[in-house]
Amino acid sequence: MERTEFITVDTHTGGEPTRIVLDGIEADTLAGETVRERRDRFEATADGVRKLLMQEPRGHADMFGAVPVPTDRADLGVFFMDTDGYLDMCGHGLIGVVTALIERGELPEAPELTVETPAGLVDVTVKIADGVVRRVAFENVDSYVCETVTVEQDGVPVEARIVYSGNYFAVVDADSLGVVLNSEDATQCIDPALELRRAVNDATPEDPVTGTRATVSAVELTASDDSDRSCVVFADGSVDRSPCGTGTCARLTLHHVDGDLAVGERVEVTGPVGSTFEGYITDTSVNSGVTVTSPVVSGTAHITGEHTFYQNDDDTLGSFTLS
Ligand code: PYC
Repeated sequence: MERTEFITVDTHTGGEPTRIVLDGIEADTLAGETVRERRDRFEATADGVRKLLMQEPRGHADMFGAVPVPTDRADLGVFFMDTDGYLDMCGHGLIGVVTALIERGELPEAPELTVETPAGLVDVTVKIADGVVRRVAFENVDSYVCETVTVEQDGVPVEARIVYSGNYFAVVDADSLGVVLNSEDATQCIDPALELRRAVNDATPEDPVTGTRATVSAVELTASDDSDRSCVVFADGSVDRSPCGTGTCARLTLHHVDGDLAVGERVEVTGPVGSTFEGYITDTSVNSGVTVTSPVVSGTAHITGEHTFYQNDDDTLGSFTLS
């Protein structure tokens, strides 16, 4: 029997897991100049490793992962994956990776770091006390509103605002999907959100800055009261337990563009399990006639454990999702 081992350290950020792969991935499957190229190579040559570590029986339907990779453009390179594929940027994952690597001594205890992600460079500020990372803030890549798409759901028109914040989000009022966000049951968000994402992507929204198609990967349901509650559904129906880092950035950008949030004004956003992120817009500019923001989001992560996962060649079950 042949065995391959994968070493991970796992964190949660406001309840949302990040499984960080420290060892076991073959170096040539991560080859590339940029983190995006390394991620694309991994996807093309070693996507089975993602499935093995994210899906059942080693993972679960809401598992999330990150792969730190070498870079000479920043202090750290990292890409992100889930049960269904890859995201270009992830706020909760970034907070988890920075926390775990500093607490394990694999990143310097520096108050400021830069991280290269497939979406671009992200500036990170870290608060550390007694070797424990207390809070991580990241200034995301540029964020902007792409367009508003109206789709029909159950015979009713639903307005979705498409926002880029490292990933493309469809931001929608939960009421318009018949979902009450302060309920105990976040799973009620999944089916309406996935249906909305399908409909929005069928409408082929455009990114006004890049001039390319804006393919929505996540749906952010927001409360119509003033509570700043949100619930983000992504991948094949995963619910982010945290308030979602890039989702919070999308929300801040919308608030700013709508005239409801001044530069520097701080907002606390609450996710489905009651955990919070804080965020603000630090700067704005104009690109292609569009207001572009620089959102900053902060939160706290904790290490939950370390794993040595086995892939035994006599284990024929493989990895799977139950759908
Ligand atoms: O925190 O940005 C985030 C995120 C995206 C998907 C899940 N979490």
